[in-house]
Amino acid sequence: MKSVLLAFGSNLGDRRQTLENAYIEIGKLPDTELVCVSGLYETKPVGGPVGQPDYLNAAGIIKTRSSPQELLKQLQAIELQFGRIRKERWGARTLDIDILLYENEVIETPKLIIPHKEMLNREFVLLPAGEIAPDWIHPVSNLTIRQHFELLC
Ligand code: A4P
Ligand code: MG
Repeated sequence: MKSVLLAFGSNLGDRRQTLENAYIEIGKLPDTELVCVSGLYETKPVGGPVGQPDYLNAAGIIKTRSSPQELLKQLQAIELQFGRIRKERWGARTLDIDILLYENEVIETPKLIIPHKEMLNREFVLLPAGEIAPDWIHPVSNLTIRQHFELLC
């Protein structure tokens, strides 16, 4: 089983309920188990159209036998199940699930970039991720999540 760090975001609908239901769906994926999730963090939207509602953000750790590409498809199916409609980049969404880290792998394909390209620049990612995975080492920078959080703040 591979350890994977995920980021969650929601800023439409019943955000807390959506995130909690998403955790349940992730736990039901074949060959995947949800290890832990962070608390929920209310955050101001970064980028995207002006006037969009605040987000609830969280992070989670799973263990899985799915490949990164399979996992992306499975997570996108869960996003769709919760009514995610892709309109504009960084626009409001009921549910966004990003793969931040997959073990210590580095992947660059048109559809999947791991480590997630923006993760180190975003407090709304590093704060929840730092709660559950402070010592996880970013495979490109070789710094821990905690160190990146301290660099950002
Ligand atoms: N993709 C590539 N790599 C990955 C990866 N590691 N994990 C591709 C997940 N997806 C990955 O994503 C677009 C495409 O990225 C996917 O089809 C997949 O093939 P998307 O989820 O459809 O679109 P998006 O989320 O609008 O774009 P992106 O670039 O993922 O945006 P982010 O980085 O998710 O940012 N402010 C606050 N406070 N909280 C937030 O959660 N989120 C965003 C979106 C902006 N501002 C925010 C928040
Ligand atoms: Mg996304």
